[in-house]
Amino acid sequence: MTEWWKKAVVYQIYPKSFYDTTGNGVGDLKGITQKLPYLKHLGVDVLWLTPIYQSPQRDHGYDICDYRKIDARYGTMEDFKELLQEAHTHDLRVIMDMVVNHTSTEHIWFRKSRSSRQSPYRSFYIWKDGRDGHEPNNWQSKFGGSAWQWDEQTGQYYLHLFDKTQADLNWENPQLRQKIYEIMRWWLDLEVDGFRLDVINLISKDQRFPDDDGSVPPGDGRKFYTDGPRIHEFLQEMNREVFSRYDIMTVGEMSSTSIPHCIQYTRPDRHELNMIFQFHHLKVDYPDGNKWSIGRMDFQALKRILSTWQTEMQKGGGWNTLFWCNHDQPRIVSRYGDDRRYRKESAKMLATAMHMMQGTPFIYQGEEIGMTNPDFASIDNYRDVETHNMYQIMRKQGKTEEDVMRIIRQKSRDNSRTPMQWTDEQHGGFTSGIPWIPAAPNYKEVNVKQALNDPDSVFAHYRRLIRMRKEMDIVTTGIFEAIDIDHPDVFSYFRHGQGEKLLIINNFRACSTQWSLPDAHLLADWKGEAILANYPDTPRDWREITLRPYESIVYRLT
Ligand code: TEU
Repeated sequence: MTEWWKKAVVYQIYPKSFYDTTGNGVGDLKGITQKLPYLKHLGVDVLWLTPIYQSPQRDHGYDICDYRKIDARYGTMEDFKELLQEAHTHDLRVIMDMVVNHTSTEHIWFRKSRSSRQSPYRSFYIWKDGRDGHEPNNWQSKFGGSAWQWDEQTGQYYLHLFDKTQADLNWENPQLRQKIYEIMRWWLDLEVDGFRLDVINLISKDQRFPDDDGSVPPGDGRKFYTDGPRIHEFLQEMNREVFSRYDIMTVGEMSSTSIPHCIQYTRPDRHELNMIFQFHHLKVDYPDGNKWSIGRMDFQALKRILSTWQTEMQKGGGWNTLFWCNHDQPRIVSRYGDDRRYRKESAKMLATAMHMMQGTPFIYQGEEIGMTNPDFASIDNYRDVETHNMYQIMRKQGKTEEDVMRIIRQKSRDNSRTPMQWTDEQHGGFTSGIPWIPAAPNYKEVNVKQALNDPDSVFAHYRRLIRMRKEMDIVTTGIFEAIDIDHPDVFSYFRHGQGEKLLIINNFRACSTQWSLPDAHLLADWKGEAILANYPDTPRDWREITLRPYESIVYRLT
């Protein structure tokens, strides 16, 4: 089988907020089908849909109650098949989001599991006795509070690393594992083209379930289930039972993982996954590792992380994904860029800096037009369960309403879940009804219609990046090398190919700065030509440049 996914560009769709064809305020599958020509025009190859299975939607579909049904909010199985077929006709592949660390507590397995201690489904989940009237251990839920929920009826606790309605499955149970593989094969037999596997490195728990002594921050128990004891064994089994039988792509979402593990997850001869998402580069603005406090972005740390993952994964024979945005992250232009004075420039710079590295790029809906955080004034405009939990927790800690809202405006996952901005009409043209979450107020200026009419738009820049990847193998295969990694403002690097190089220079600051190629790299006989930039009048001399705010240039050297 070819490694087609190495050359592909993936576009992530959050169906709920993509396009609503019924007027009920919720995006739907028909909406995606209608917009396929737009995605084709952008040039992407693969669509990843966040979960569309039947679900109570406590966590917007990451709480599945039936893996083989489409949630009625999004349409029907017929709609899904039509979407898949139309996508394939357009030469677009479709990958599904597989959430198998946990199910909704509404899932029939859990309902049976909860019904009695003798139920054959009891061991599909993780049940434990309390300890002196308390939780079995001190592990914390990622959404706040204990990771254990007391069940009155059978007098035990069940584990939930996320919301209390998302019960963790017991992967130690081989029967459960086979059930999951059946579900995966069922979808692949419908001809979907692969999976994004939700928090897949959390499925193997340390069976002693020890207390976390806090010696490794954040001390919430994660060291006992992150990249857990049997994770590689489980993934190899999954690969054998499922993935190896199809020509698909697989990307594992990895929480708090490490490079050595990710090399193992993705090195082809290990037969686990094709690529992984890791998030270290998206934590450099978490002071002391705490997402829920505000801090400056540590640019030196960002560069070190990006470069180390590039270099080490390359050396180890693994494969990276490249992304800034997804449905859990604030908008990157509001975060590491400047969404007021330099929205277009910084959105383009961030795009170039990411897409020119080695790996498979992922674009999250709206990123390609430079969508921003919505800056909602009130907690009532937020919908996310984590956001509401943290709101309560922070208020109880005594923080003022104003302070809490300032944090939520920057950190909430809803920052990326507002409706896709198609036009300058009401609600950004996303729905003719009332959207399930308000649109960001700037839809009048920032929208697809505007972007398509502007040859200088962020959208046009993303198209160029995608086209470069298609036209130049070096974008996929070139060896990454960081340049002058300590520069205070600039992230620059080479991609080395055969007889050619790319030189990528990105100013991450809202002011001008000087950059020059260090002597060690003096490439005396090489000639350079700028092939992508975000300002007109790109400097010709690539050895020494005064970069304008957020200026970003790609030179081809031969
Ligand atoms: O997210 C996993 C995850 O750990 C985070 O990105 C999480 O949202 C963050 O730590 C909270 O601060 C995945 C999904 O992408 C997310 O939407 C789900 O809520 C979560 O798993 C549970 O299925």
